[in-house]
Amino acid sequence: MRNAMPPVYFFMIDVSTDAVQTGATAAACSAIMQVISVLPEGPRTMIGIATYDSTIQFYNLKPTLQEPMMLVVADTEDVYAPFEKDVITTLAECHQNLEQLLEKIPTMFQNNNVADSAFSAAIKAAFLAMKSTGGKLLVFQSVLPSVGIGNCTGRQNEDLLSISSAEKDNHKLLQPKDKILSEMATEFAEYQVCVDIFITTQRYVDIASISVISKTTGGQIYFYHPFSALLHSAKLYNDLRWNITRPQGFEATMRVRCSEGLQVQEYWGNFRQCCPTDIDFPGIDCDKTITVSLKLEDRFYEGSECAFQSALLYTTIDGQRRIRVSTLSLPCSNVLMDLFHSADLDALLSYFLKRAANEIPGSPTLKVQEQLTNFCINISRTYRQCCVRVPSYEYKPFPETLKLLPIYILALIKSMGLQTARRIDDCSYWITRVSFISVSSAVVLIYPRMMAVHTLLLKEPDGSLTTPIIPLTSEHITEDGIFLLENGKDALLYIGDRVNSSILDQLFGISLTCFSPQFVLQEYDNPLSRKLNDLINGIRRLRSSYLCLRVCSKGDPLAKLFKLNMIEDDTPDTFSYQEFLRQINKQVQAKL
Ligand SMILES: *[C@@H]1O[C@H](CO)[C@@H](O)[C@H](O)[C@H]1NC(C)=O
Ligand SMILES: *[C@@H]1O[C@H](CO)[C@@H](O)[C@H](O)[C@H]1NC(C)=O
Ligand SMILES: *[C@@H]1O[C@H](CO)[C@@H](O)[C@H](O)[C@H]1NC(C)=O
Ligand SMILES: CC(=O)N[C@H]1CO[C@H](CO)[C@@H](O)[C@@H]1O
Repeated sequence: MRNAMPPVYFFMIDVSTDAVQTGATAAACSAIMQVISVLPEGPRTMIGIATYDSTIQFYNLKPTLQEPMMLVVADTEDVYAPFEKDVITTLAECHQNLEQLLEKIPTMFQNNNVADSAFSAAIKAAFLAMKSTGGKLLVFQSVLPSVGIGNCTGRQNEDLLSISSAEKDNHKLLQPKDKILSEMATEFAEYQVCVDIFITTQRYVDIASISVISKTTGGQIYFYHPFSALLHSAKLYNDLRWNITRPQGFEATMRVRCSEGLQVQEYWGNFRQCCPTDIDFPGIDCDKTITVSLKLEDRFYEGSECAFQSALLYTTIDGQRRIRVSTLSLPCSNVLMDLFHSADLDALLSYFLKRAANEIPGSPTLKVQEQLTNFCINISRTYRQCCVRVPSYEYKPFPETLKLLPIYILALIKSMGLQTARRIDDCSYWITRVSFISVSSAVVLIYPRMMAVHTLLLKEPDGSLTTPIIPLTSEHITEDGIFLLENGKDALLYIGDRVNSSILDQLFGISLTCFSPQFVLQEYDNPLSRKLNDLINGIRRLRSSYLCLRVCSKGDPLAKLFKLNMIEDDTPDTFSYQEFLRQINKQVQAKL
C-alpha cells in the first residue's frame, strides 16, 4: 500500500484574450492570493500553478530562483509535463514567489491576443505533473476549449435549446461531445486527482462535455455566467475559500450494503464506478451527497427489520486513514397505509430530481416531464385505492405526508433542467449541480424560498431574522413591497415601484431608477441596512454558499426571471398549480 496522500493543490488559470479582458484572470488570481493563507498548514502541503491559452505555461516557484521561471508546453496533441519536482513545490517554501507570480499574471497577459484555449491539454499536463501524488486540481476557465486534444469545437453554435424545435434529438447536445474527456477523467480518478472547474464566462463553453471531468473525479463545477468582475469576484473568492477550507478527504472509496432481499440498484453523484458494488472518489467533502436507489427482490415480513450500512474509507488532510461506517435499521410493514404515513416528501423529491437529471441528456424533455407527472398520478391512485379499503379515511388525493408532492413535481417540471427553452450550458450546469446536492438543497433549488423583506425590516428587533415563506405566486407580490427569492445558489430582490424612497435610500443608497445590473449590495450605517445584510449573510451561512444577490424592479429583464420563478402561476406553455392538480385528478379518476 502506498503512503497516505499529501494535500496537493494545483491551480490552472485561463489567460486567453477573453479571460483577461473580462477581468476573469484577475479575479482568479486575486481569489487564489486571498486563499493561500487558509490552505492547510504544515510541511506536507504542496502547490503548483500554471496558465494556459493555446499553449500551457508552467512556473517553477523554487525559492532558489530570484523570480518564478516560466516553462512552456507547446504541444497540445501529445501532451507532456515538465519535470514534476520543478512545478510542484511545498507551500512553505514557495509562498513568496507564488504571491509575486499571482500579482504579475494579469499584467503579464494584459495584451494577450491568443483567443484559443487548450483547456483539455492543459488539465492533462497538470495531471501528468500530479500523477505520482494525486491531489486537487482547480481550474479557472473562461472560453470554449477550442484547440488540442479534447477540444469541444464542431458542435452546433446555437446556444439555445428548445424542446419545441423541429430537431428531435437536440437533447444530445446535453451529452459529452465524444469519449476523449471521459477517458481522461477515468485516468485522473485512477491516480486520485480531483478536478474542480470554476467557469467564469460570458459565452457558451460546452459544460456538457467539460463536466464529465469533475463528475468522474469527485469534483464540482462552479458557474458564473454572464461573468462580471464586479458582480462575481466576491462570490468567486468565497466559493474558492469554502472549497478549500471545508472538511475534505482524499482517495476515498465507498460501498452500501443492505439486508438480504434488498439490493443496491444505482448510485448517483460525483464519483468513478469501476465495479457494481463500489464507488471511488479522488476527493470527497461535506457538500457531496450520494443517492442510492434500492431494489426490492424478496418479501419482508411484518415486524422484521431490514438494515442498511454504508462504509466510506478515506484519507484526511493530515494523512490519517479513516473508515466511517453508518448503519440504519428500519421496521418492515405489509400495510400500505403505514408506508404513506411515514413517507419522506423531501427525500422523494430529491430522488425524482436526480433521476430526472440522469435521464435528461438521454431522452426528449417532454418524455421526462410526462414520466414525472405519471409518478405523481400513480402515487395518488395507489393511495386512493388504499383509502377505499379503509373506510374511516377521508377521501383526499394525497396522504398528509405527500400533500406537497404535486407542487414539487410541477416545480421540477418548470425547473431549469426541464424548461421548454433554455441555454444549453445553463441546463448542463443544472444537471451536474443537482447530481450531488443534499436533500435540503434540492428542495430549495426546486421550490425557492420567497420572503417579504419589507415586513421583516419593519419588525421590532427581536433578534430573529425569520419570516414566513410566501407561496410562489404573483398574487402575493405587491408594488409597495420588497421581496427576496433565494434558491441556495442565487438571490433575487424584487423592489416594488411604490416603495418609499427614504427606505430605498437607507437600504441601497440610491433611488429605484439608478439600479444597474451590476449593482452590489453594501452595508450602510442604519438599522434597516444592517438587517438586510444580516438576512442575506444568514442565508449564505445556512447554505454554505455565497449567494450572488441581484436586484430588479418592474420592467427589468431580471424581473422576467423573477416572474418565471412564480411556479404556481400559469405561463403560455405551462400549467398553473390549480390546473396541474385538476389534470392529475382527472387522470387518477380515469384509472381508478
Ligand atoms: C480538435 O480535436 C480533433 C479530435 O477530436 C482534432 O482532429 C482536431 O485537429 C482538433 N482541432 C484543433 C483546432 O486542434
Ligand atoms: C404507472 O402505473 C402504470 C400502471 O400500473 C405503469 O404501467 C407505469 O409504468 C407507471 N408509471 C410510472 C412512471 O411509474
Ligand atoms: C416615507 O417615509 C418617511 C419616513 O418614514 C415619511 O416621513 C414619508 O412621509 C414617507 N413618504 C411617503 C411618500 O410615503
Ligand atoms: C460562504 C461560505 O461558504 N463561507 C464559508 C467559507 O469557509 C469558512 C471557513 O470554513 C466558513 O466559515 C464560511 O462560512
